[in-house]
Amino acid sequence: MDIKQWIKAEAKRLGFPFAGITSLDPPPHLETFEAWIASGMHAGMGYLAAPLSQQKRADPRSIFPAAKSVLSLAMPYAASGRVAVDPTAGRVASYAWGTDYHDVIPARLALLADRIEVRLGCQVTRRAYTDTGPILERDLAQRAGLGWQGKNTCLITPQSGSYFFLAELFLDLNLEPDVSFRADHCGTCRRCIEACPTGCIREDRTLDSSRCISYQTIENKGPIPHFLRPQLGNWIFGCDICQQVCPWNRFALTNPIEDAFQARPDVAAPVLLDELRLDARGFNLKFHLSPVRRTKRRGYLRNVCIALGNAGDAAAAPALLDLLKTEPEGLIRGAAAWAANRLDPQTAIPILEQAAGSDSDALVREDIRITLGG
Ligand code: B12
Ligand code: SF4
Ligand code: SF4
Repeated sequence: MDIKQWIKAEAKRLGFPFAGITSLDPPPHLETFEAWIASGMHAGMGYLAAPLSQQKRADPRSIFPAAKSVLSLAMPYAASGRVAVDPTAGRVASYAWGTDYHDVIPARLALLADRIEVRLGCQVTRRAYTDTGPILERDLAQRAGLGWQGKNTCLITPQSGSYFFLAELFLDLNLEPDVSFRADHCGTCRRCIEACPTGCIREDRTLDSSRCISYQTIENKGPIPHFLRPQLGNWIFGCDICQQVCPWNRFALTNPIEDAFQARPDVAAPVLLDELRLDARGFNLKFHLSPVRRTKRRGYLRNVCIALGNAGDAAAAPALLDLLKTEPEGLIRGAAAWAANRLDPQTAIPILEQAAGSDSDALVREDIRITLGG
């Protein structure tokens, strides 16, 4: 077995069933990325537009000059079920159902590089990434032969769909690059574009982050724009709709999954009203190993309030109105006011009118005024 085959077999044993080698040449669709940034499609993710980070994305050699090859790898996570969840429960994107991949994948990458060293009997200089560096990971994976970029913008493998994390090992080893994945298996299908509730998928295989539910529920640290709130449905962290409808993901339902990524029921589909009771300690205890910790309690409860507003059960209104008096985080109070008004306007309006004048936070007062105006 040659070294490339051996590395791929070893990667598979370590939980990466898909692996390919690519060069350090500039990514093939760099121009798409640059145009995307120039048109502001990255919304508030300023780190993507920083000049140094753009330079590094344009030239993978510059991020690790010793490297001679990139090993691109994919590790599957649980496929998001197609069955509708009870609307009074929240929905969390399936990549976040288990342990945070940032706490799982780097150790595997280190182990793989160590095993390559042992096999070759010499030191191998390496650098490992998984959503942790200025790299166009999907573009490099496509050039390494793993799959194609679907219209939903996800990298899709023909064998098992798109529910996987990407990771890379930059190695100072001269390895023959694999053939890039040239076919486009989307064909005439447009299911993802039609199913996206916010219409944010663009025709050039990029998306408008500012309208994407994944961006709004995870990356946006401020109030969610009012016009988007109804479209969030019961998604409280991320969104899987454009992957759920993808026909290639029927293969993903039987993927073997790392134990660490198996669904925790209390995380994957929590009872929304129970989540409202999470204080800082409760939030940290529940999510300390979960990707959900990224939003912090304030972002998570903002999302929970909006989902409650969308769930349509007026019985939740008193608990939401209570938050106007008891909740120290303004971001949560603003979302709770919106949700209570949607569920039971008759009770909510007089309370909101008062809060619009008296809340201690100007941003909350403004948010409530928009709620009342709408
Ligand atoms: C910013 C970001 C986001 C943003 C923007 C997403 C986007 N589509 O641009 C937001 C917050 C919305 C997001 C959401 C999600 N993300 Co994200 N995200 C990233 C991040 C950090 C950068 C992506 C980026 O540069 N976007 C800018 C666009 C222009 O680049 P791109 O998406 O890579 O697209 C390339 C292609 O479009 C290609 N291209 C364009 N036209 C064509 C045409 C052809 C023929 C070909 C072949 C290629 C091609 O050129 C582009 C530039 O190279 C990457 C990690 C990384 N460093 O790459 C993870 C990453 C893309 N995200 C990931 C995941 C899992 C998600 C979510 C599924 C999470 C969730 N369930 O909520 C969603 C999916 C939403 C979606 N449909 O993309 C995975 C994707 C794995 C996969 N199978 O593709 C990544 C790779 C992280 C990882 N290491 O696993 N994400
Ligand atoms: S993650 Fe959701 S909101 Fe974002 S593009 Fe996909 S379907 Fe649309
Ligand atoms: S749903 Fe259809 S168009 Fe969208 S990524 Fe999947 S195959 Fe391509």
